[in-house]
Amino acid sequence: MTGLNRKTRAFLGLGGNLGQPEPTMAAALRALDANPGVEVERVSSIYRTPPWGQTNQPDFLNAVAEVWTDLDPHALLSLCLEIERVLKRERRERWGPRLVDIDILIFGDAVISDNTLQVPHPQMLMRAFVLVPLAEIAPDLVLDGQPIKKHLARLDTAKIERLKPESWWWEDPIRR
Ligand code: A4P
Ligand code: MG
Repeated sequence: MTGLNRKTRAFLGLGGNLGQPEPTMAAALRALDANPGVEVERVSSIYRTPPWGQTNQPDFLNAVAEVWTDLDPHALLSLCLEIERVLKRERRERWGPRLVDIDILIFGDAVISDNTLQVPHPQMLMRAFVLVPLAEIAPDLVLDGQPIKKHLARLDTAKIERLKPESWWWEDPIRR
């Protein structure tokens, strides 16, 4: 490595459906931002979304964040997984189970498919709970050769509800 810090723009998807996912997602974003290799640049509103895949479970809350990082993709994944672990552990001990999942949706223009990491996230184009918040913060994004709005038009977004229009919902109230 040279001394040059080349930052990459990445998009992360956050979601949870147990307990109160909102403070957990906020804590996850603050933990990411606190890492010297990561800057949280923009965060979407929070959305209430119907469960995708296995549908007999509670609604999710979802959000997407744009980050700039000088970590490599696997280091960013390790950080996300570590933050998940810490938050799940803390929340479970204090107030019962809560879940937060952090997925790497996009990492610059990297295409990665190995045992631990697939980027772009293989199912994101089929998931309205990802594309709705992503389109809010990156409306000009082109995915798989098509504008994000074109992908969104193919999905059912009727039951997705925007909850928090404030872009600072995740920030520490003292620093706001
Ligand atoms: N992994 C590979 N690629 C990635 C990536 N791009 N980002 C690997 C993050 N992780 C990636 O993840 C398991 C492993 O995936 C990681 O260790 C990493 O090496 P996990 O989060 O522990 O697994 P999971 O999330 O329980 O399983 P799965 O099947 O990946 O679940 P999904 O796809 O994350 O979906 N409906 C709504 N409305 N909103 C949701 O947020 N989420 C899910 C879970 C289902 N339905 C949902 C939502
Ligand atoms: Mg996941």
